[in-house]
Amino acid sequence: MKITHVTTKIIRTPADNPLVVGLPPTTDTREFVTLELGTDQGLVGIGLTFFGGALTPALRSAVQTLGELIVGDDPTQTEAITAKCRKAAGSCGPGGIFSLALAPVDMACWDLKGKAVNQSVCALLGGLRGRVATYASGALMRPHPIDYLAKAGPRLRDMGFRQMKMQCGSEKTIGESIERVRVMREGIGPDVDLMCDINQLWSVHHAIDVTRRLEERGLHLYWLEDPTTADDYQGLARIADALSTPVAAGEYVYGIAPFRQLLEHRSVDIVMIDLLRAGGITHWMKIAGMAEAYNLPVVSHLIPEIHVHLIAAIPNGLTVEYMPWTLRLFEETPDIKNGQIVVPSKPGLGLAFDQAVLKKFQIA
Ligand code: SMN
Ligand code: MG
Repeated sequence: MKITHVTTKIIRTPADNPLVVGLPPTTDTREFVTLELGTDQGLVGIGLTFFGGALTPALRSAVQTLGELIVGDDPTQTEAITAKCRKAAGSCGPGGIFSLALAPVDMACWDLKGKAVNQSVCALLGGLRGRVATYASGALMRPHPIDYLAKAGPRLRDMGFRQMKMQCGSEKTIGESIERVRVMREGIGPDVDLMCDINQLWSVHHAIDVTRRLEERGLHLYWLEDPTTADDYQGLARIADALSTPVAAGEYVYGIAPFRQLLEHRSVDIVMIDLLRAGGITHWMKIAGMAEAYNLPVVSHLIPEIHVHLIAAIPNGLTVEYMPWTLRLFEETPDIKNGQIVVPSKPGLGLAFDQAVLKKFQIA
């Protein structure tokens, strides 16, 4: 099989989240770069990327360039393709736009690899489980007022979610932070796992102080996420050591090497891997293997439709973040049954872009 053509698009959608109900509709937008890799066998592999911000046109151009570079190559040779892209990008990588552009190329190659042998990507990677835990995300955000959280938490639980993530970090006092968590816990009851994402907003001391007080009050968190600066490996380690609450981090770092630091410094109890910043499935799996060697669980970041294959394939896969930003881009997306996300059984990623949606929201 040989790659014969490359199509990239920039898609701009409303920055909504179907799990957010009862708040005024947002006027913000999100941009995605989509990739379709065609082959001489008539198969099409798909990938996507984002995080480009104002540089999204440059990101799209980088994806198109890497795609064109591998025209004529066999997409099943994912290591060879990764090596070729990396070499061609010179010193532009690892990291930044290079990793974000490599990711969809690698995803599309894995999609083709699966389609070529009629197997799902999860099956190709080991096929450990048919469904895995998932948690509602993006619905309990920092700007959402506390009385909204009180209603939204039980609603998510009633929708069938057994795990959900809230954000804290912009409260003016420690008391306000504790109150947000208390109200959430009171609303959802004791049996729902509650995670809290700080998105790097706290100092090491503040993170320890607030979370210890939560622990003292019995307000247990399933994990505390990115409590401080993502590459302060030693600072994270101090937080992880001081708390019984597990610390999760990893979404902000690029490529493989920083995970070595996070693991060797014992900075995290739960390893969060972002498929885009990792640089695709090939790299994501290597990071997951490193985490396994350190006896640590792995969780995903965004793009649940694709991460479901990965978390389900690895023995240390804990839960899939159900952040529904990208759902509308696809004709069909993985089901959620009894609070678990079901691995698609169709070949490859089991996904097809909804061409009518792409047409409606395409800006370039
Ligand atoms: C997050 C990060 C980046 C974009 C959206 C959401 C957040 C998460 O940190 O973990 O979902
Ligand atoms: Mg996060």
